[in-house]
Amino acid sequence: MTPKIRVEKLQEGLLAKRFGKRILFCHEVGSTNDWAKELAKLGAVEGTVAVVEVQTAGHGRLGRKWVSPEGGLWFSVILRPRQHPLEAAGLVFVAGLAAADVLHDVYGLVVETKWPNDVLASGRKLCGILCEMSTTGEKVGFAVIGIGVNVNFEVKEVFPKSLASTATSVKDELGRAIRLEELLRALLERLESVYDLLSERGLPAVIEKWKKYASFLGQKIEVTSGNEKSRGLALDVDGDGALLLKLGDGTVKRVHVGDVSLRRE
Ligand code: BT5
Repeated sequence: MTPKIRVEKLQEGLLAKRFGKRILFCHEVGSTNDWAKELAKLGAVEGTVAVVEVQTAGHGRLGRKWVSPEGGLWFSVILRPRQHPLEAAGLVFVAGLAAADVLHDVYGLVVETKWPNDVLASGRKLCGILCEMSTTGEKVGFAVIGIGVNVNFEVKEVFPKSLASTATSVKDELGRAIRLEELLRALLERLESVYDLLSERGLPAVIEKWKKYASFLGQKIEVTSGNEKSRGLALDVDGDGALLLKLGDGTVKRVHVGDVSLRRE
């Protein structure tokens, strides 16, 4: 069977200078993030990409399962950021902005970013991002940005019912399939330019652009962080990437980790 992603084809005309110069591809692995971390430990250079057609153990944050059937784009990029680990933690916004820009600018999709790591279309999750880092003291040894996009399948046909009601795909949104190679090429180019923006202008500049897609801002939301739930008005995302939540008593809480859901009253 011809693979859906042909690496040479993808690299033809790739405008990125570092991202995607080395691409490792195979049909199936457990998780491209786990694969990329192994490669990074072996010394893989910045911009190396691991991409597959199927993940058998794709994961999200806190060990949550990421469903990754054939037809999706599942890949990870190895980075060696020079920033302090606290600023490098903002890579999730680099990935979210790059994905939202490509899905909007290249494919015409109306997308939203949801704090901290989702890209939605029609209010459903289209793309998930998982950034992981290995640090020694004040230095980042390497970071891995993992991106999963539901592309050429209809979610109701391949996902369990519970997930099909909260997820969407490019095919569901556009009514047609697209080329995975083209999507990956555009994502690598955009990722590299947003990553350069992070290096040159810092995280606040990235977050400012990310916020133009953040339609949850100004809305009533519920944030779950571990066992704690807080409700309030989503005021802003600050230059460090923290969510500012205005609580019922008027105080403003800075949230660093959590999941956001919109409140239906
Ligand atoms: C994420 O986690 O959204 C991060 C997903 C990152 C996936 C990429 S694929 C390439 C790389 N390799 C990996 O192993 N991971 C990365 P989180 O915010 O924790 O959301 C996880 C939740 O999303 C799950 O609990 C489900 O509710 C939902 N979910 C699972 N699979 C999904 C899918 N394909 N589409 C939409 N939602 C999904």
